[in-house]
Formats: sequence, structure tokens, C-alpha cells
Amino acid sequence: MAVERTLSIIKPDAVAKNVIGQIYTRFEDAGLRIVASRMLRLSDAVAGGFYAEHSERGFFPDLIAFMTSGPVVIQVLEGENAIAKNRELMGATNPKDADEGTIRADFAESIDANAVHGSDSPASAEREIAYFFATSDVCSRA
Ligand code: RTP
Ligand code: MG
Repeated sequence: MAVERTLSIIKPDAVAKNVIGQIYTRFEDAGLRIVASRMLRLSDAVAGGFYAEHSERGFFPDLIAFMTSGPVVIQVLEGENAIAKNRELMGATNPKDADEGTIRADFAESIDANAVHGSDSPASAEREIAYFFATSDVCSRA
């Protein structure tokens, strides 16, 4: 199986809950490596560009308001099957539907404040990593 990279965001609710380290441990325990990392506050423009695929959806204004409500921690995760593995660790979008033991089941409050983001395909991973990191910022081991 190929080594992949994926873009992960610890959203404002999880940063506010002080569980950055607990979420990083889940990535590491699953065999994913953090190969780039930064903490920042998203502007409306940056959050809107990131979630551009959802710009026509009714939930878009709430999504942008939430993503800009506090600092986020953004990382590139690297490992075998990293994109699907991270989505498994995250659990379903709505924490009410998320499997026991997933990040969203354990740390998320609602479909809006759902703790983490993860790229959903190789194409989105490539776009999303480039959106937040220069190639030289990614300390890949692959
Ligand atoms: P994400 O992109 O944040 O990793 O989440 P996802 O793939 O699981 O879900 P996606 O469909 O990409 O939606 C992006 C974010 O928008 C919010 N959302 N709200 N009210 C709603 O019906 C609704 N649907 C989506 C969620 O916060 C979701 O994470
Ligand atoms: Mg998504």
C-alpha cells in the first residue's frame, strides 16, 4: 500500500477544549506521522477558499463563522493509506453517528463543532496541503 499524505485540521472547538495532544496521540498511535504543523486563526477569506466546494450550501455561513471563531491547528499526516486512515480515526461528520472511540465521538459536540477536518480524496489532499503549506514546510520521510 502506498505512503500518502493528508491534510488534517484540529478545529476551534477541540483547540478550546485543550485536546490537541490527545488528538495528536491518536494519529501517532495509528501509525501516522505529523510531518508539518502550524497554529493560526483563519480569516473569512482563507476559510471560505478552503471550503469553496461547499460555498452554495445552506450551512456554509455557519461553517465559516465556526472555523473563524478561534485558533485551529493544521497538520500534514503521512503514512500508509493516510487519507482513509485519518477519516476512520475522525468518525462520521455528525458526532451522533460517529463510531465509538473515534475523535468525533469522543471530542465533538455537534455537526458544526465537530473537532477535526480531514481530506477526503487524493485530489483534495493535494489541494489542501498546498493551500496551507509550502513544499519546503513539509518534512516528509517518504
Ligand atoms: P470536513 O470537510 O470538515 O472534514 O468534514 P466532512 O468531510 O466530514 O464533511 P463535509 O461534507 O465536507 O462538510 C464540511 C463541514 O461542514 C459542516 N456541515 N454541516 N448542517 C449540515 O448539514 C452540515 N453538513 C456539513 C460540518 O461541520 C462538516 O465538517
Ligand atoms: Mg469534507
